[in-house]
Amino acid sequence: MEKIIDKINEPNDLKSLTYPQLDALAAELREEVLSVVAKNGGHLSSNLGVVELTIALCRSLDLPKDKLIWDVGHQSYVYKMLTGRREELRRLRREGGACGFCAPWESEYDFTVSGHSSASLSTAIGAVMANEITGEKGRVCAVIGDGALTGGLAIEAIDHMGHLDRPVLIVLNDNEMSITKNVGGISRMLSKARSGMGYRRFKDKVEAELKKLPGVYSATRFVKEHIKYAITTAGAMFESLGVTYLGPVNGHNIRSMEEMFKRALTMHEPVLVHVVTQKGRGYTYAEKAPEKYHGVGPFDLNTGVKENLEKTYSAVFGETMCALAAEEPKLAVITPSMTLGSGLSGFARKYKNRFFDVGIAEGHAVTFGAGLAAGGAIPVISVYSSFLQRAYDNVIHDLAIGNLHAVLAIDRAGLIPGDGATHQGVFDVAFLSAIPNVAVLAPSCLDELRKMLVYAVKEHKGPIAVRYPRGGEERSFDNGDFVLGRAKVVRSGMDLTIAAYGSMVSRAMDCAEALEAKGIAAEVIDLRSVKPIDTATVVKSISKTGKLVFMEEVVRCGGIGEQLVANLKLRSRNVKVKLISLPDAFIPHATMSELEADYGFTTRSLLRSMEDIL
Ligand SMILES: Cc1ncc(C[n+]2csc(CCOP(=O)(O)OP(=O)(O)O)c2C)c(N)n1
Repeated sequence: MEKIIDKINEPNDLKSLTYPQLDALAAELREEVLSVVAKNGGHLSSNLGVVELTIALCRSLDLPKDKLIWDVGHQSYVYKMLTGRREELRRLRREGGACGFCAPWESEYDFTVSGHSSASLSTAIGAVMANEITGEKGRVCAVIGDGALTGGLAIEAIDHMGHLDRPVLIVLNDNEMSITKNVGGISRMLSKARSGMGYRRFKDKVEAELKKLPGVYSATRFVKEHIKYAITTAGAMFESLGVTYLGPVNGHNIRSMEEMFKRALTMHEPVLVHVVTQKGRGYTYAEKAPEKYHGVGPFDLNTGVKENLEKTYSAVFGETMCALAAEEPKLAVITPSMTLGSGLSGFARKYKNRFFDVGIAEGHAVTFGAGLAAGGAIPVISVYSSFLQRAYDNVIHDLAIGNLHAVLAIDRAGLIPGDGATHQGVFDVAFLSAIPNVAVLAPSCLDELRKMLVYAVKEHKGPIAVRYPRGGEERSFDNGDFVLGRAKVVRSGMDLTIAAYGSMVSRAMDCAEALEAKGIAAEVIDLRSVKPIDTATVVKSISKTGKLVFMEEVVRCGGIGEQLVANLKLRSRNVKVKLISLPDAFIPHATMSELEADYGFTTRSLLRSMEDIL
C-alpha cells in the first residue's frame, strides 16, 4: 500500500494534506526513523520528539526560500526525509549516505553545517542581516533545544537579536532534556513556563484588556512588559533582552503550533515560540529512558537491546575518578552536559557535591575549572576532543598562562565513526601541544589511562591533558610506572623503528607482527607522553635501525610527527622517515572500517605506506 510519505518530495507537498493525513504521516515518519536508527545507529530520542514540530515548520515556512536552521542538527532526520533525502537517510552515517547533522553540500534545504551545539541563533541573525545586505527575500527560523540554549553562544545571539530588533523566529524545542536531564537556571525558568499552564492565554487576555484602556499608556510596550513581569517571570529573560516570548505550545499538536508560528511570522521583531515536546515519543523504551537512546549504536527494535559494548575508556575514566575521589577530597569533576557518554553517571551519583554538570558550556567548564584550581581544588574537566575546540582560549588564558593544576580528560580523541567532520577528534594534539605549560598524555590501553589519570591528579602540577579514544582497548600493555616525558619500548627490533601513541600503538604492534613474518624486526615505541616528548628514546632506537615510521591518528599539520621530524632534522640525523597521519582535510562521516580503509589505517595499508622506506 502506498504511504503518504511516498508522495512527499519536498516540504511544500505537505501543505495540501489534511490534519488526519498529517497524523498518519507522523506515524510513518516515526516508523522510518526507528528502522533507520536501529540499523545504523544515530540520534533516536531527539528525532522521535520533533516529528510533528518538523511537519508544522515545513508547512508554516516557504522552504527553501525561507531558511530553517536546526541547532546541533542531530534532530534533522525527519526534516531530511521531508526535503528529498529519504533514500540517503537509509544509509545514515555511512559513506555516501546522509550525514547525521545538517550539511549544505547534501541539500539546498540545509543552510549551514551543524553538529556542535548552540550556534543556530547566531547563524539565524546572520542570515537575516545577509538578506538585508544582499536584498534577498525570505524569513529565517532557528530551532534550538532547551539543552543547546544553555550554551553561552546562544545567549550572546539572543542579546544581539534584541539589539538588532529584526524579524527572526526562534523555536525553542523544550523537552526538559539535554542528553540527560537539563540543568541550570534557564532550565528552571523554562520549567516554570511549562507549569504555568494557560500563561499564554492569560497574557493575551491582559494585553487585550490593556488595549481597551483609555490613555496613551495602554498601547505602550513599557506598560505591557511591566504587567507581564507582574504576571509571571516565565519568558521574562527573553522579553527583557528584546525577544518576544510566545507559548508554551504543545509540540505534538500540529495545528496549535501552526497557529502560533503564523502569528510569530507576522510580527516584525525577534520572536521566540516555546514548544514543549516529549523526547523519544512513540517508542516506549526511548520514552522511558530518553537519555539511553539519545545517541545509540544499532539495536534490536523489538527489545530495545543495544550492542553489548566492551569495557570502554570512558567507563575506566569514570571508575578511576570514583577511586581517586575516595582518596583525594579536593578532587572535583566537571562535565559540559556529557555525563552519560563520558562514563560519569556513577561519579555523579556517588560524589554529588564534587560533580558539576555545567550545561553545554565547554568554555565555561574550563574557566570554572580554572576557578576551582585557583581556589585549591583539583578539577578534572571531562570533555570530548571536538567539543574542546570551543574552549581553546579558556585553556590558554584561564588555565595555561597561570599554570593552574587542572586535568583535561579528553574523550573521543582520534577518528570517530558515524558523526562526520564536526565530531572527529583530530585537532586536539596540534592545538594543545602548541600551548606552553600544557602536558599532553595518550594512553595506549585502559591500564595506561588509569595510571595517567592518577599521575595527572596526584603528582602533576600545572595543566595536563589525557586524551583517549572512543570504545575499548585493542591490546593491553604492561608499561610499568608512568613518568612524564618518558617513552617505553614495547617491542624490540633492529630493522625499523615504529613510534606511535594512544590507540595507534596497537596498530604499530599489528604491523610489527606482520613484518616479523616477512623477516623484518620492528622496534615499537609507545610515546605515552605526547608533550613533553621523549625524543631521546626515539633517537636511540633510530640510531640502531636507521628508519622511523611515525603513526598518529590526528591531522598532520601541527601533529607530533611533524614536530619530531623537525627535531630530528635539527639534530641532523641521517634517517629515513615516514609519517603516517591524517591529511589536511575534514574527515567526513563513514563507519570505522570505511574510515580506516579510506585513510590508510588498516594494517595492510599501513604496511603498504611503509614499503618505500623498508
Ligand atoms: C558544543 C557541543 N557540546 C556537546 C554536544 C553533544 N550534544 C549533542 S546533542 C546534545 C543535547 C542537546 O540537547 P537539546 O538541545 O535540548 O536537544 P534535544 O536532544 O533534547 O532535542 C549534546 C550535549 C554538541 N553537539 N556540541
